[in-house]
Amino acid sequence: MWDYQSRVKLKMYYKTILITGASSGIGSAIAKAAAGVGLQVILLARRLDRLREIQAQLGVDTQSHILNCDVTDLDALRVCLNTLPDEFSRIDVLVNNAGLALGVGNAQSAEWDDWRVMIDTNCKAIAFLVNFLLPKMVERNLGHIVNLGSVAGNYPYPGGHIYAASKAFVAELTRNLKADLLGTAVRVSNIEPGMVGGDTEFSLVRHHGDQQAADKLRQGFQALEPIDIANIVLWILNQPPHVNLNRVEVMSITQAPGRMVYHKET
Ligand code: 8X3
Repeated sequence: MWDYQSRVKLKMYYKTILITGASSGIGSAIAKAAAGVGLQVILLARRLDRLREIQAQLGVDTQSHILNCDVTDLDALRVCLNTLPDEFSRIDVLVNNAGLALGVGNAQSAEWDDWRVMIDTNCKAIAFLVNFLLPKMVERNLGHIVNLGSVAGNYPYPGGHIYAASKAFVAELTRNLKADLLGTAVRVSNIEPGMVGGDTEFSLVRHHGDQQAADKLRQGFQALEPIDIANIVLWILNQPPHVNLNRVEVMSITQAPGRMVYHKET
């Protein structure tokens, strides 16, 4: 395995990055990668113990700050953002990583509560964070919003329904922000990954904690790793200031559009 930092010396225009869902998987990989290139890191998630563990792994040279908050609690989120210590209050990069899928059945058998939580997390929280931070970025004429969409937003598959629709929302929001940001130096990008394995809890959460079902999906299948996505984030951020990567769709070599997956015989 290789990582971007070891190959390329990055010089960042940005100073502070806020990552939602930073307590595991893709979020924590992005936090570590960002720390590795000298960014100040704000880690936002619900699980304080996990955030502390990640923070401890960022290294003594990294300035970091924890926001222990549930992104679906918009009032709490507003308070957290309004009470950031001075040195972290200017957020240059927002990575909207927090997101989840709940349930694997078809739409006609889905629970309303699962749909509600997906909409609150994958759509409403992102909309709120963008609404809160974008004016400040535009005022400074510096900033980058990196959204974590999904290939699910591009290709329908059975059982995708609200999850896939929420990721289509993220893609469309990104495209529309790009239109509104015309004439500013603020950048906006959407990363659209396929299945990601490693230490992500995505599959476990989607299967409502059924470890066996989550593991079965991964058997004989080489998914993307969280570090793959973190490397893409750094690559996007490190483009020259006049370059905006609008969208990056990525899947492992054992996945194809529409969630066709290749499982090696075991
Ligand atoms: C998840 C990607 O392919 O499992 O965002 O729907 S996939």
